[in-house]
Amino acid sequence: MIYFLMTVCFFSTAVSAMAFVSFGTSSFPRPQCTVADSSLYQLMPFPMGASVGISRMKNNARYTEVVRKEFNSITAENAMKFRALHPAENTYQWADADFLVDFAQKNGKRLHGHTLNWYQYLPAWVNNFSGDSIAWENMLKDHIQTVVTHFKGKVTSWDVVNEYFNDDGTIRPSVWVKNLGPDYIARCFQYAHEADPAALLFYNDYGHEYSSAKRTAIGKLINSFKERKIPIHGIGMQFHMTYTLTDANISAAIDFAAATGLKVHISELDVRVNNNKVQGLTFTDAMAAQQADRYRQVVKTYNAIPKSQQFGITTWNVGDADSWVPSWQGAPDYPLPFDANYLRKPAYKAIIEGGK
Ligand code: 9MR
Repeated sequence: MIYFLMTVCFFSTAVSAMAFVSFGTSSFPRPQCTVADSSLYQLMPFPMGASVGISRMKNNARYTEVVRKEFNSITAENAMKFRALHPAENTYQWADADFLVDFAQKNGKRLHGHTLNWYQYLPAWVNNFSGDSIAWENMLKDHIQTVVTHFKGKVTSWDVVNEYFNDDGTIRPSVWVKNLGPDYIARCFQYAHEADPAALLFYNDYGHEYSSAKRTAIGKLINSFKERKIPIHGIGMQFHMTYTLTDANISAAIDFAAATGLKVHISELDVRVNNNKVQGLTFTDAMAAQQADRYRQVVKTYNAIPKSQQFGITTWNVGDADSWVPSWQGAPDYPLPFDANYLRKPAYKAIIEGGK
């Protein structure tokens, strides 16, 4: 009964004084959910995470409370990226990431590290670095091992390399590939493993749900790592998807990842609804329902893979107003399970249903 009360949503314009709040901002009759003292992660059969921004964690009590209450895994949205941690050649700045470590430890949350190596979010000194290949190698190794050592025993797992491939399965040009050759990716994993042998190491990317060429390339990379005994423990699939993505696309990605035998992290989930980039788009009940259905399908499909491979599902931030999507697509969107006021959307209930 308690479970029912915690998760029930219904359509009504009436708002019960005690147990129910409305959500959304339009004048349509809105689905309404209880705000009983439930917790998403406690209702799910695998870890549920969110990426978080440090300034919101510091300055927005409601945001922090939702993170504390609903999720048992957190990822820094930006605070552990190269430019954030290592802004000048001889300067590391740990304060923001350490703030998150402290929050995770005090609240019993798993902390997933994102990301040791990426072609983006690099400081100018790296992009302008003029050393030879040995100097580049030392710089790569120093960054990875200094960061992993700093967070040893505090960060459970790392996205070691992020977005190495293009959608067509070719290797994406980057300063790393240019200066170190394509196999630098294997050395990233070896360096991370040397620094913290207990950390779980992931290869993270997007597009598994729409590009079979990318899946094939990632599969080959993982096989080559296995053959060469390069340490890799997990595959991160970002899953920045639209609410029109088909069941078949969702299954193709998740089944592929499960077939690697590695742990599978749906690492940056969000479900956008503004396919046509309409300015001033209103989030309708129909969109909310379709979005919820897609969240349910992702969770349900993921829930069917072997338990030992379920590292968890992480949404990319918490509420709609926190999402990266609107600025990226240049148009509003509502991609997350919480609305701009951190009230639960139908997607929230759908996640729980998918996990049953
Ligand atoms: O959400 C992140 C945004 O705030 C940053 O400006 C951007 C650049 O660092 O990165 C965004 O997060 C990305 C993640 O690190 C990797 N996968 C794609 C995410 C969305 O762009």
